[in-house]
Amino acid sequence: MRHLFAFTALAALLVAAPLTAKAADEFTLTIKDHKFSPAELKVPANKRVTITVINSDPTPEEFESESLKVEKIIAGNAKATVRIGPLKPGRYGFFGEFHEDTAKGVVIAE
Ligand SMILES: [Cu+2]
Repeated sequence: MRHLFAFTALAALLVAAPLTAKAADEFTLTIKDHKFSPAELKVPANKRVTITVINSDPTPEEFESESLKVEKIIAGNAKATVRIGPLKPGRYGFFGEFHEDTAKGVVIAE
């Protein structure tokens, strides 16, 4: 009986955890027509966050930022995950290295 209770509590935790985690530190950026959306992404400061970059273009793109210390190639019609932070409050520019003229954005940590 005791085991059953523990199992039920654990199952409830496993169901609830992904929802709260997603709201707090997981973000999505979409690449379309060689532009990032949103171009300004607000994230919490002093926290490690995960960004899923969805490339909706048929050609590859490279998500790159010196200040965020990230460089990641995302194949066409594919997605990739980057982990950034913890960041001090501020603005951190990023760009798509394969289409630098149009693909640019900024992470705002606050
Ligand atoms: Cu690069």
